Amino acid sequence: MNLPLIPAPATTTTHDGTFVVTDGLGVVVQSPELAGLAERFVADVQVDAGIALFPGSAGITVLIDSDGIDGLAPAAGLRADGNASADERYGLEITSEGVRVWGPTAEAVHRGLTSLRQLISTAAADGTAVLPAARVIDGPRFAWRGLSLDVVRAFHGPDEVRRVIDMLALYKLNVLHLHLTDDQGWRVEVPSRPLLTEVGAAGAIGDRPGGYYTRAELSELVQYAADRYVTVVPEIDMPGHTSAVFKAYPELGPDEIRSVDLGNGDSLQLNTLDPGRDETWAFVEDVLDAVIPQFPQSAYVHIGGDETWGMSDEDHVAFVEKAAALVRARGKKVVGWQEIARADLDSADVVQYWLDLDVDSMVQNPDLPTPPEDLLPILVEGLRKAKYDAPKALEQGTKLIVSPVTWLYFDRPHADASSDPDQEEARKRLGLEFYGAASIEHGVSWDPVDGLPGIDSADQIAGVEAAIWCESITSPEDLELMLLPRLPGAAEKAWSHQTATDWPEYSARLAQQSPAWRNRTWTWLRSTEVDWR
Ligand code: TNX
Repeated sequence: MNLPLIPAPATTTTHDGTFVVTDGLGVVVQSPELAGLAERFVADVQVDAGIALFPGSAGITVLIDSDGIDGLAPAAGLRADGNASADERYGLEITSEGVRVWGPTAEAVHRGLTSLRQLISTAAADGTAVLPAARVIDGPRFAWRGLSLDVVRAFHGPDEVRRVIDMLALYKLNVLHLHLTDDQGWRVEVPSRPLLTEVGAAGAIGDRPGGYYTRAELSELVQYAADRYVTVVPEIDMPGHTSAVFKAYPELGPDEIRSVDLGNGDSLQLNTLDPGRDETWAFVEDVLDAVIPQFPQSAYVHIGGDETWGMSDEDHVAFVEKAAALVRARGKKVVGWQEIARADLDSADVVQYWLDLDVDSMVQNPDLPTPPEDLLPILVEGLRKAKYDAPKALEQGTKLIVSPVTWLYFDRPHADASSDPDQEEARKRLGLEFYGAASIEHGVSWDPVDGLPGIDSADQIAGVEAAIWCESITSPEDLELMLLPRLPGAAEKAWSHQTATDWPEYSARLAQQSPAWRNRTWTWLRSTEVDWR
């Protein structure tokens, strides 16, 4: 029998018998370092399932122990926090006598308790959850499992970001990549450059409100995530996607600001930082010095590097190499969108592979909209080079974070209709039309190792990261509707060792997730293809 867990665990054995979880059941902590995470587990079960557990002397026992987990291979890839001794493998055993959750580290125990949380919320009815007797030995396939969140095109305040962190944690995702800067806004304070937030943070796309995180708010978010074993990795997107910088400090920009109207309230910016000017580097150093200390858990800084429309290849490479050196000089490793592979990299750097598209067939596809005429050559020329990026990265010995547009861009429109008529208006409005719509089933019908051009073995992969870009998103409800129910599918690909997902089996597990989502007041697409509870 498959337990209703997402991601699917590595090994499960089920037995006869059950254990009943109900109000007043005790949680027993056998090492003091686990007290905090056990408290969080109790709080989460209360919200997800409406069941009140208590510290006690019998019931659910949590402990540090490595019994039985060494039969499972450690995760492949790289950790965003750079912690080489981390281990997330855990055991979970349910018998008619009680429940035991263990692992060699507190983080492993936390992952095990997360599975138990799901088992309780999926079984809960009227304050009681009857769990089947079972033994689970589980651990992740990949070490880096994340979501890239665009907080520029629409600004998501701290409360909404906390809700997203809660979603990541429930599905054992461990990286929140915050896309903090872009053409339409600058969302992080740099005290030595106050106009970045005073001027650059105003507005988003169209007439949407802007905003930024204060230093205190960011520290709180980073801690909230760390408490849930999620590392926040900051992205400062350079040298393209920097029009907000030029609005704040025009002297850093080109003499003439150039852009192409996309006809949908948004425009494509052709303005980039100039690697040949000293002011550029004084600026980059100021930004890195302000931003890096805000993210103490992250071993990486994401420098963007994507879509430098209108910039020469030579300047792009010169920029990436110097920016990367400044990051490394501050003790951090570099991650960037795949275009950075065109520069000389260090083998410890990481390249984020996103462009798995075949641009020529997209241009010829009559079902997809055609971009404005003056943009077409720029786009096609830029995108054609992309097919060499992953091979170049691998040749340099760097690993890839896989974020393929085809499978992991959550700003693709939803192909599944919603059973809720009120959601149909939002569904049809959301997502970028030129990607084509994708179903929830489509989102799990691939494999990170076997399914991508240029990749042939798991040791080329640092991890798996979904991305949500917010050009079409205007509210927290929109954001959640595009994240759910896709996010658990990304977690399935990042954590589970199953290389092929059987849709009927997966959708049965997915359907069981909805009581916890309802209790957490999360918005999700009521896909008619899933038999929600
Ligand atoms: C490409 S993905 C971008 C973003 C857009 C996104 C829309 C990447 C590195 N750059 O600037 O928001 O497409 O899906």
